[in-house]
Amino acid sequence: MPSATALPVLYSFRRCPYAMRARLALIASDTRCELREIVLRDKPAEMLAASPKGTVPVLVMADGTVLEQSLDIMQWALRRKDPQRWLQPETGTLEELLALVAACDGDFKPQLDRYKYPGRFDDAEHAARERGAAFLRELETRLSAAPYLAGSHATLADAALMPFVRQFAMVHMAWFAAQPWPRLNAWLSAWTASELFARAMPKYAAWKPGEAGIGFPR
Ligand SMILES: N[C@@H](CCC(=O)N[C@@H](CS)C(=O)NCC(=O)O)C(=O)O
Repeated sequence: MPSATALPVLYSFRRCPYAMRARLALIASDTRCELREIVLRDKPAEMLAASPKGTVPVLVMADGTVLEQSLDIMQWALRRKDPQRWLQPETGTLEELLALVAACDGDFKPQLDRYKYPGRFDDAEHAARERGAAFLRELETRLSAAPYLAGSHATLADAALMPFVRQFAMVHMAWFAAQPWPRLNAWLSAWTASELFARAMPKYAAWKPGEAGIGFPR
């Protein structure tokens, strides 16, 4: 059990898009934590004791409170401090942003998983790409009105969706770049080239029980 003055502990996995969005919000809110990089096939007992469902990210606070959903971690961090106004969309409401994130996680992510599955690019994968593309067209429409999904500055939805759009793009980069989605391509390029993203993506060795984790953000 962490001491009362200890930093919150974030169990994270560098390449996990859910963990990426949590790390982005921790950086944007300047929330210090102790990052423990995990290996998915060998999860630490400490993490499983705090969150038996065994997915990352997990945030364990000094008082023992556990947040085990990426979106909860984002909102908790941003409610503490939100200098970039990620919880204040210029267009629409926070509820609409949360609905967009729910559509990403509930509808888009399963298509992404089918599409990126290393296979023969068969009919199922082709259909998954088409269904995923329908969601991406919606994002393109939003981005034709403003540089970010809900106005002229980034919000929680931009940060929450970006790691998933990035994964989709990376399955077949030439195909993605050739789609009639210039604004989505520009939005993704700007995110991946950003200092914020660079700060969320350093490589850390896997945490070992008994060791101190990494002070994050650096
Ligand atoms: N709904 C969860 C999903 C998290 C999730 O599925 N994370 C994946 C990694 S990207 C995971 O930990 N999977 C467990 C495993 O692969 O063993 C959230 O938003 O945090």
